[in-house]
Formats: sequence, structure tokens, C-alpha cells
Amino acid sequence: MPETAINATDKLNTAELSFDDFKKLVIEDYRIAVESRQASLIGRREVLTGKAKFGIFGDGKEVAQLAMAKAFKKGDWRAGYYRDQTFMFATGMSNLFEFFAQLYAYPDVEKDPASAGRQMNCHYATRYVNADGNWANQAETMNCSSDISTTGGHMPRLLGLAYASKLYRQNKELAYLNQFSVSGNEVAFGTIGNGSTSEGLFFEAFNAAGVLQVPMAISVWDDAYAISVPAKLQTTKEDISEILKGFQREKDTNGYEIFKVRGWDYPALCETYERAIKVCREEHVPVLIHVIEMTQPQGHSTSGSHERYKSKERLVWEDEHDCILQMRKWMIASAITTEAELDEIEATAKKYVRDCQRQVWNDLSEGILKELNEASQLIESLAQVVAAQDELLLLASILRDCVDPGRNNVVGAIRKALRLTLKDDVYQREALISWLADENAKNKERYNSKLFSETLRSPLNIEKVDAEYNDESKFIDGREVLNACFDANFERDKSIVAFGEDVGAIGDVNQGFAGLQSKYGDLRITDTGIREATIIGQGMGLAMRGLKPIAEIQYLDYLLYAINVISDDLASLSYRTYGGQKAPLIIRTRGHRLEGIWHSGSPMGLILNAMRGIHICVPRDMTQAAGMYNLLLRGDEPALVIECLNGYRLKEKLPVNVGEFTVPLGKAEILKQGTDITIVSYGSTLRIVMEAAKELEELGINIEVIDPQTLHPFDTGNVCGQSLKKTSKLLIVDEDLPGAGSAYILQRVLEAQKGYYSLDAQPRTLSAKEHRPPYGSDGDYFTKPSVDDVIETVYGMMNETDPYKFPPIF
Ligand SMILES: Cc1ncc(C[n+]2csc(CCOP(=O)(O)OP(=O)(O)O)c2C)c(N)n1
Ligand SMILES: [Mg+2]
Repeated sequence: MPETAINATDKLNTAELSFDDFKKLVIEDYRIAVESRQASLIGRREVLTGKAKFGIFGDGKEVAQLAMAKAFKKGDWRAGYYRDQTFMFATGMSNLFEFFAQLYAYPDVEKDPASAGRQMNCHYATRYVNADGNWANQAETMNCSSDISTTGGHMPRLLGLAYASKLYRQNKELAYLNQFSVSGNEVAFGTIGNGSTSEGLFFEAFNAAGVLQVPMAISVWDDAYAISVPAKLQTTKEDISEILKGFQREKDTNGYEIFKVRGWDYPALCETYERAIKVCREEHVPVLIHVIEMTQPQGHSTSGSHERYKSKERLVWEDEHDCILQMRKWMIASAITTEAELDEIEATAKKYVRDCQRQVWNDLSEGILKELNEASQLIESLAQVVAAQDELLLLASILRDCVDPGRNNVVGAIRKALRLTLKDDVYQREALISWLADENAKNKERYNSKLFSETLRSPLNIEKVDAEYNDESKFIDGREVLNACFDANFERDKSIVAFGEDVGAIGDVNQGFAGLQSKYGDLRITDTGIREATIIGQGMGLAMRGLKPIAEIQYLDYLLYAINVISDDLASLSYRTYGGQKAPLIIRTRGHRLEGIWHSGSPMGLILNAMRGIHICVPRDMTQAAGMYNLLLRGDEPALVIECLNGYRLKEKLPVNVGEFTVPLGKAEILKQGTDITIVSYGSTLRIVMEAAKELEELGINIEVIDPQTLHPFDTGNVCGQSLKKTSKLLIVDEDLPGAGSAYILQRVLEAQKGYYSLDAQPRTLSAKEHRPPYGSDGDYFTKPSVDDVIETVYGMMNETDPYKFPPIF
């Protein structure tokens, strides 16, 4: 930046500025806007000429973002969507090089710090996890939580980011965490398109922020369209701030401050943001800034042209109300600058942006070309000594002639060459194999790493501490074991909070938190509204800002109402930022058997498929659950813990170190040794299997029972595979649908653990029926696996192998 320039994020307080300073500041803003526009124009061209796959840009939204950037301070957070490049440039959280690197999917975290080439363009993020896995000082940086493509999907996270400021301000015990907050003075800025305000997540988060009174500032970028669908079909009265007027706070009520401003009116925008954010920051009142009359100069994205669905009149109106054109007019009319100076700024911007784009492209191409040359040479050398010479030379020349080659072309050619020379035993072929192994390792790191944090604080690296008992250890209700565990952890770590429906005053519907709100206060043990998606978002935002949240979903069946947030946002966070962001959120819920269609679900297949990137713990009792909480609360990765609904009143022995002992992830336990059949089961069905084991013993069958304890990760010690070496027979019992959770376990045991090679009978699964579980004990008996079902299935398997010893029951 030239010495005379004023930082674009400096406050636009005209009272404190000389006219010269003011002019400089506005001109600097204009430069950022035109550079951003050039980036959009060039970006689109790069897609249309095939260098990038897809483009979506922030043209038409530039000027409002300059104003928003002025109100954004160190310590603040953004959770937004793909239109915000100007804001990111103006705050310095991104730049043109990073913009183009992401557009080209540059798989290098130095070039694209937001996603290391993993995300579509204009998906922003700052990195707050250092390379060593430690937190960066978020109070000293501007912070951007990682974008997701699902429009509106970020709203729950936004709520959580804002809620963290409330906790940091109101809970004085958190003052020691000053690398995350300075007395809660931070604002969480959200952006969302007008069309996406139709999403339920928007309304859920909007209401929750009004209830919680948190510093959340939502800007709606309103360009009257959502791709081709006009406002008339999106929003009642075609006006989101109009219909949200009931949220306006009044004397003696909570609520919002609501603002409406035109997206091309620079001075009005600057003034509005200054006013809005002041209230939001100082008073912790959420604000809505509805920015209307925005445009899309290039249409929605590179996927199609807006001329197809916008009227001629609308297109003419958009041309005239282009925000940069209007800013330019205002600057000239206000004698801030001259036409000539602005022309000069525009010409310089054009060249500068083009230079940045070329530099990034050349840089990326150089790396790939080097690999391409190596691969071509290896193939050409191999061609000299094998029969498939012509095919190999053709392969190499096609590779060399590739226009804008990618690594898929290079690696693909080597793999093809190896297939063409399967029978050639020459050292030149070995060279290809070893080159491929090196490249595979690099590409694995580029494209397949960091699903989890992979740091020293990972729960996988936390030491195992055994549960200890002494002569005085009492048998108490399972819920009381959990209660003691939570109590000890809340005492130990002031950053732990728990919240959810009925978690506060009554200590959750099964009493796990009973008495803890009165002991630790309602900022730490907190009731929430019925809003599963934003309970998860609330937890995610807190976890991103250094707190240790336990977000409770009252019953497992209701996890469906949050699955989009868990799957899209939480589970993908580490992967999509290449480990630059983490959210060690613990989701607590209870499930499996009880009563009724929505109170006894066990949708494990759904969970296993939607939640890669989150540990899935299925403790068989409350002691195991407590050990898992003790572990997870000391780690830095997200996890779901599903307690057994029918286990809270069963008696368990209270460990003396109830807040200290740990149950490691991925460590399967053999609950009963046996020789005839291996049964793998988890959660509530384990008790049924153990009961069946007794009668089976009387029938002369000795089963081995294994509890994997966690499904992600699954039995990392190969306990199931080893057991099959002994029994040669496998039965998986759970209460999910057929082919759901049990199919996942089959894949792990038979394929990943190579259990297939030990089998001498067909592997079997025993699950629930295909429909939802009906209400009542008979409904349960005829739907979910019973002791009778387990005995008969096991017996049937033994009958198949030895019908003389085990004659058929029926
Ligand atoms: C949950 C979800 N539904 C649909 C889409 C596909 N989609 C991408 S952008 C878009 C339009 C969004 O319009 P708006 O919110 O007004 O933002 P704008 O692009 O106009 O700035 C749609 C439907 C998506 N990405 N996510
Ligand atoms: Mg729109």
C-alpha cells in the first residue's frame, strides 16, 4: 500500500477527518471496488475459456461491502456467502492472488489459505488453527468462518459466533481466554442473499438471535432475484425487512434494530453500517441491514445468462444502478475527484488484476508442467524397451499436447502406461511405479487429508486412563454416573458449557445435568428453544471461538432437524479448510429403544453416511459414556455421543475418578469370550445379545460378543477380524434398518479388516424391520431384534454348519 494511503477499514468518521483524508479514503475504497469488479470480469472469462471450472462472483455488491468493511474490527467474525469478495479484499482477509488461486483450484494452502484448492471460488475462510494445531490469537485478527455452498446453511453457525461474544462478556470467569475475545466486544457479521432468506435456517437463526440478544449483524444482499426466481416468488410482500418488522425492539422489549439502505448509495451505506454496528457491538442487540437495489452485472454465475429471465427494463435499470457507476458519479458530484483520476484508477486496476491472474496461473501451470515433463520422459524411456512402443509414444505425445493439463492427465497417463506394459519386466517400468508412488502420496495429502484435525490434541492421541473403583464405590443410577462426570468436568474446565431443550432448569429430560445449573449458573447450563439446527450452530460457533460446548439434541430422532448443519458445516469444516479451522463440538443425544415412532429410532446408517468427519460414539452404558465425555472434552475434534435411552435407571458402579477416566475412540471391547460365532453389536442391543448368550450356552453354543464402542473410528485394533479367525462366523446385531448401520459394520469387518478370509458361513445381520418402530412393548418385540430373535438367528447359523448337532427348531 502506498505510504499516503489510508487503511480501507479505518472508520469513516467525517468529523475526525480533514477533507483531504476523507477524499483519500473514498478514493482508496473506489480502487478496491474496481479491482474487485475486474476480478469478477476476468474470473468469468477464465471459466468461459476453460481454465477454471465454475465461477460465481461479487459484482454488483461491491459498494455495500466497502461500508461493511469499515465497521469490521479485529476480533470480529464473518459468516457469509459467495458474493463477499470486495469485503474480503477491503478488510485484508483475502486478496487477488488468493482469489485466483481458489478459482483455479490451486491445491496449496500457501496459495489458497481458505481451502487449499478444495472449495469452489469465492468461498472464504481465515486460518485460526496454527500448523502445530494450536489456536491463533483471534482477538488480534479479523476472522472469517469458512463458507459453505448451501445458501442459508451458515446461519446457525453465525448465531453461535455471536453467542460466544455474549458468554465472553457476561461470564467473567472466561476473562482468561483473552486470545478469543476482549470482553465480548466482537460482532458476528452475516451475509445472505435475498432468495436464501426463504430458508427455514434463516428464520430459525433470526428468531434465536432475537431471544438470545447477541451481537449478530445480518446483511441481506437484495438483488431481487435468486438465480432466475424473482422476489415475488420468494418473499411475502417481496421485502424481507418489511415482513420482519415485528422483530424491531421497542421500549422494554428485546428484539432487533432493522435498517434498510440502497446498495449503490455509498455515503448512506457508510452511515448505516456505522450506526447499526455501534448498537450491535455496544448493546449486544442483533441488527438486520437490508441492502436493496443491488444488481448482478454478469448474472448469477457462469452457469447461464440472466438475459434469459430478466426483462429488458430490468436489465437497463441494473446498468444504470450499477453501484460502482453510482459511486463514481457521487465522487465527481461531491468534488472528491475528477473523471480523469477515476479513469486512471480504472486503467491501473485493470492491468493490475490481469497481472495477478497471470501470475497465479503461471505459477500453478509451472508446477504441473514440471510433473508432466517428468511423466512424459518416463513413458518415452519405457517406450524404447517394450513391445507397446507405438502406444506409449502416442500416450506421451497426447500428454505433451494437452491444453491446460491437470494432474489427472499426468497421473492418468502413467497408470495407462503401466497397464500397457503389464508383462514387461524392465527397470524403466519400475521407475514409473516409483514415480507414481511419490505422486500418489503428494496427491493424497492434497486431496484426501485433514478429515479430522490430525493434531496432538486429537482425541485419538489422548492417553487412556482406566476407571478406578474402591471398596466404597456404590451402585447408583446410570444418570447419576453421568451427572457426576459432568459436575467434575464443569468444575475442572471453566470453558465448558452445555445447552439444549430442557437442559437448564430441570437438568435435561433424563437428569444428566440435574442440579448443575444452580451450581454453575445459567450461562453455563442453559435452556434453549426448540430449534435443533441452531442448537448445533450455536455449539459450532462457540467451539470455533475457543469454548467447549456440549450441545444437546433431546432425542436421537430429532437429529434429523439438524443433520444439514452437522453434515454440511460441522463434518466438513476441517477437510474444507485443510485443517485451518476446527470446531470441537460435542453433540449429546439419547436414542435406540424406547417407545413410539419418534422416540425409539436408531438411524445409524443415516448418521454414519452423513457425518464422516465427526466421531460417532455409541456407549453401551453411562459409565462408558462418561469415559467418552472425559476424553472428548480434552480433545479438539467434533463428536456425537448417543446414550442408551433405556439405560438411565439401570444401576452402575460409580468410578472414583469419574471425571478423569477415559474411553479411547476406536477401541473395541470383547464383552464375552466365545468360540462359535462372533457377534458385533453396540448400544442397547448389547444387553439383548448378552442375555441371549446365556440360553445359547445351554444350547451348546458359545458366542463371542464384541462392542466396538465407537463406529467412527471403527475397531482400529482389528479385534473383530481377529475374533473371526477363531469363530469363522459373523453376526451383526443392531436396531437400525436392514442394510443400514449393519452394512457399514460388514464393510469394515469383511473388507477393511479382511474378515472375509476367515469365514466358513454366510455373514449375517440382524436388524430392525424396515418400518418405523410402533408404540408399545409388543410393537418393539415385533419390530426390533429380541432375545428370541438373537437366539434363533445364532442357532440357525449353527444349524447350517452342523444340522446333526443343531437340529432345526421349526
Ligand atoms: C440449500 C441450497 N439450495 C439451493 C442452492 C442452489 N443455489 C445456489 S445460489 C442460489 C440462489 C441464491 O439466491 P440469493 O440468496 O438471492 O443470492 P444471490 O445469488 O442472488 O446473491 C441457489 C438456488 C444452494 N446452493 N443451496
Ligand atoms: Mg439474490
